Amino acid sequence: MPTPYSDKVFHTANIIEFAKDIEAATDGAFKITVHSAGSLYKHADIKNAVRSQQVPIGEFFLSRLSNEDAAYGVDSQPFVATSYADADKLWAAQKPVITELLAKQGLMPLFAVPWPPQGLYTKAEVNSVDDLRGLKFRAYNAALEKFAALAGAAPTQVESPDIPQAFSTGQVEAMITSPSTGVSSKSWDFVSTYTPINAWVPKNIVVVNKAAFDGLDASVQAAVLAAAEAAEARGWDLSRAETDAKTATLAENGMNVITPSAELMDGLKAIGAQMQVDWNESASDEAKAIISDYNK
Ligand code: PCA
Repeated sequence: MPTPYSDKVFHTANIIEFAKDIEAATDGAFKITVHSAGSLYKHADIKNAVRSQQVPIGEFFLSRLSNEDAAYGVDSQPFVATSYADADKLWAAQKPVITELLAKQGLMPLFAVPWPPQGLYTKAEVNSVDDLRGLKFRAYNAALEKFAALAGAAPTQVESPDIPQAFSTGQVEAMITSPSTGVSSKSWDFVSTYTPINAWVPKNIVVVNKAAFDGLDASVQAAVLAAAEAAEARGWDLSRAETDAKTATLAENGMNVITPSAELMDGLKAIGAQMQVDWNESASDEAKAIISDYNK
């Protein structure tokens, strides 16, 4: 099972528990070997590795698939869902739509777990969108790349295991990510300010190849589904607990954690509103229905 993030990340810990649960439920008959941090397949290749049955199961960042269909990207649209309660509602609306899309590729979602709300990491205090102008900005998907570009920054895609090196070589000088990734990348080594703008709550998803799943004994299938349900619930709890705990770790390591100014938030929300207009133009009716269901 290839996964993109390191063993220090709660998503990976949760997946290791998931694998253990299945092994226990099958009396050791069914084992999943987790290959974390992009060590077996690079993040960008994990979905296709599962699709082509090079591996039966894998994890990836769901909104990376937004180039295939806008429905995959809703959780990374700025200021659509910014709390866990909203993220939960959004997932309920998104899940049936992406389940159908994935099924067309022979894939079946098992569970999805959010990262804590995404905040801003910079070397200096940021009080307005103008303060972001010209900054070399780390991005992890198309939506963040667009958000940074609309703010006047210069985005570059960098995988999370490569964050420390990207900062130390000067490739990037600011980023938006969770407090979890801020801690696992030891962000205090290269930036000094964390501004919790809580801009969106993106998810990782675990998918299985449907043909591989269908080939399992019914008892193993049941063990996998039960472990997946438990992993989704446990993952959301872990994520909620991480938000405050990892923000505190940032502060303990000397990061200046500052409340975003109204001017900054107004400016960022205006960019988010523009992005939502553009998203609507590229979205299918099914994708648009996610947002209308969510707003009900
Ligand atoms: N961490 C991952 C994705 C979102 C997050 O909080 C990253 O920075 O790549």
